[in-house]
Amino acid sequence: MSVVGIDLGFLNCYVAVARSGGIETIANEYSDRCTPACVSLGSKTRAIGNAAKSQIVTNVKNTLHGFKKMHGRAFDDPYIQGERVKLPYELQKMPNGSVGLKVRYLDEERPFAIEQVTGMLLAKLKETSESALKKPVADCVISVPSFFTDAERRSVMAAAQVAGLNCLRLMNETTAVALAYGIYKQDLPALEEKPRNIVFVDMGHSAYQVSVCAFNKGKLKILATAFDPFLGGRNFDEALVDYFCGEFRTKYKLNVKENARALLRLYQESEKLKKLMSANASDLPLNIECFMDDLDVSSKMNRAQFEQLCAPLLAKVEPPLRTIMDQAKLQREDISSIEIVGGATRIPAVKEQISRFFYKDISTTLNADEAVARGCALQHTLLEINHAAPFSKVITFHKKEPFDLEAYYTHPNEIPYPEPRIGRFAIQNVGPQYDGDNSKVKVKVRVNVHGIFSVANASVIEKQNVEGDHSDVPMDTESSCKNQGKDDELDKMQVDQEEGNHKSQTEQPSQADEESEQHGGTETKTASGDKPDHLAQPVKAKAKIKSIELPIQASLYKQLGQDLINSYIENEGKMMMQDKLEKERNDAKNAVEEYVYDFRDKLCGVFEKFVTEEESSKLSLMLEDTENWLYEDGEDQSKQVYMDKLQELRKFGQPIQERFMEHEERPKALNDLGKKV
Ligand code: ATP
Ligand code: K
Ligand code: MG
Repeated sequence: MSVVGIDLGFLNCYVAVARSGGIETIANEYSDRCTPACVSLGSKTRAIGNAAKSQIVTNVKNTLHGFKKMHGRAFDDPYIQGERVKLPYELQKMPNGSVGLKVRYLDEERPFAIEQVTGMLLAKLKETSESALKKPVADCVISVPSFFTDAERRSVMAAAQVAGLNCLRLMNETTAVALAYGIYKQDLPALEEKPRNIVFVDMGHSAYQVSVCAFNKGKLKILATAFDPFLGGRNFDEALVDYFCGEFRTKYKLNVKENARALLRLYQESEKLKKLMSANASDLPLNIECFMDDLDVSSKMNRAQFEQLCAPLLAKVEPPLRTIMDQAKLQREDISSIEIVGGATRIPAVKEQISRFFYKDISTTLNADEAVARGCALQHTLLEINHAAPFSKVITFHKKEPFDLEAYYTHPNEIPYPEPRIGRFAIQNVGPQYDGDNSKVKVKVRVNVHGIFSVANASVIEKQNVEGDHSDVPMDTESSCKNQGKDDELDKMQVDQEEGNHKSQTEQPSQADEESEQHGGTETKTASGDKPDHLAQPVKAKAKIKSIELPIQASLYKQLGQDLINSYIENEGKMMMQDKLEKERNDAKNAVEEYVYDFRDKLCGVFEKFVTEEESSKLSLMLEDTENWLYEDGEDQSKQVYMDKLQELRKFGQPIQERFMEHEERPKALNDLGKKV
């Protein structure tokens, strides 16, 4: 089965697949490789992608877009509250505290969870892939920004489930871009040679991500990544919109921000203008007819003005570049090339900022729009990726009682998220040893391929009452700490958000505990793949100790229950069925309409010789009645009604059709026969 790579963009989504020796970006039913991240809800049906985008201005309150960064966030999250006031549709707080997107659908007001909305979009991309590949598609790799946290990642995974997709991996967008580059480079240095360092810059609609990677043949090492999650093309659009709103206030006395529809149109026109300014430095017009209060508005701008307007944004381009160079301890001369992707890197001033920082021209080796999807489609390739996830690590605790572990981000300031918690894990069934001593509890934590943290397992090493030897299980690279078990104390596990993945760092279970001791380093940055599972190794100490699995109760921050996800899956199925039935109903209606027009044409054309005048006028009348009916009583009928109507028309049309066919076919058949003879 094919694995598709999905770039789940804030504005634009792409799907790619590796097949017949190459990678192909898949086009949708509009022959468009880009599918807008847009979902529109209606009174009978949903529109997703291109069809939804065309409804942004006509179905303002029920057309959802700009929702990518609502994943895994609470309604009360400051980011959500900041977005809320700018969105044309409403948000509401869901019972579990997360964000609901409120719309009117099937004539009923209701909220959809973000997992459902992204689920609809992913289901559309799945369908697009299936019709292009002409077979079922389930396995996929989905891209997420490198800065997505655990909660955000889990939420995207849930959305994939809703869409009926089996997400093999959430891949960081930065990793995908690097993969897309590495796979085509034939001239990379051999493994033993000095690697080639490449900087990748991706500025999309909502975010800016950069990385520096070292390439050898068949090997890719991500040296450093950095980002500004609040810098992207949308900020440049916003700068233009704000400027024009100000101008229109004085020039036309219009308060554009009060009118959602006008504001959306201004956003669309500003984005178009922004793109035009990338290609043209001279004055360019902005004209919008019937903008507000029946007024036509117009203005103009040139590139120099635009750059001045966006100076504060342009100043944000450099810092992440500086960060990766510092982190990777590289000098400018160590960089072979700077590769840019993402729509907003087409802004000339953005390119200038980048190339000025490196004293170097930038390259556009990669397809700026499709690189992420193509990289995702490559996850099964031979290129070895060396980065922070997946990895696992074993930590040892000395306890007499059950205890809780809490996982959180060590540097919450480095994640664009106000919530540092990842989750709490209760390690159960822990008791003292037979001699009253602490039990040695080994906990294996892991960050999986999706970059999601979990406590994989926990076990207690039980001493057995055998005289003599009290030797412990050998420990090598594990970190271990002794804790004289204060019951209500929370043990902590810190996770660094670095390289867009977790770099785990264990802290002493109790910072306050003087008796804490530690064997081995806490440095657990594993390159790639799992560490050997220490717990699975046979215990060497002559059966004097034995390892017993402990139950773990996990409570993850912002985790959706499987029951809820299942109800979303069920709902998605119902909505799909509704869309399908609605499409069939419309097709049936269109078939009636088509028959009317087609037959009318033929009555005064090719059929003319085969109908009596009486028949003709009777039929014409019937066709006209039907046409009127379609605009009146017949406007909104069930599929069956349309099918019956068509049947009725055919009953009269058929004999004429047959007479005509016979006349047409007979000489032709004779002719064919003649040829054969
Ligand atoms: P994200 O990466 O934040 O999830 P995305 O992947 O959907 O977003 P892209 O498709 O990479 O975003 O880029 C879209 C942005 O690029 C939009 O703001 C768009 O206006 C901008 N853009 C596209 N072409 C040009 C151009 N020629 N000049 C200026 N900006 C452009
Ligand atoms: K994209
Ligand atoms: Mg993108």
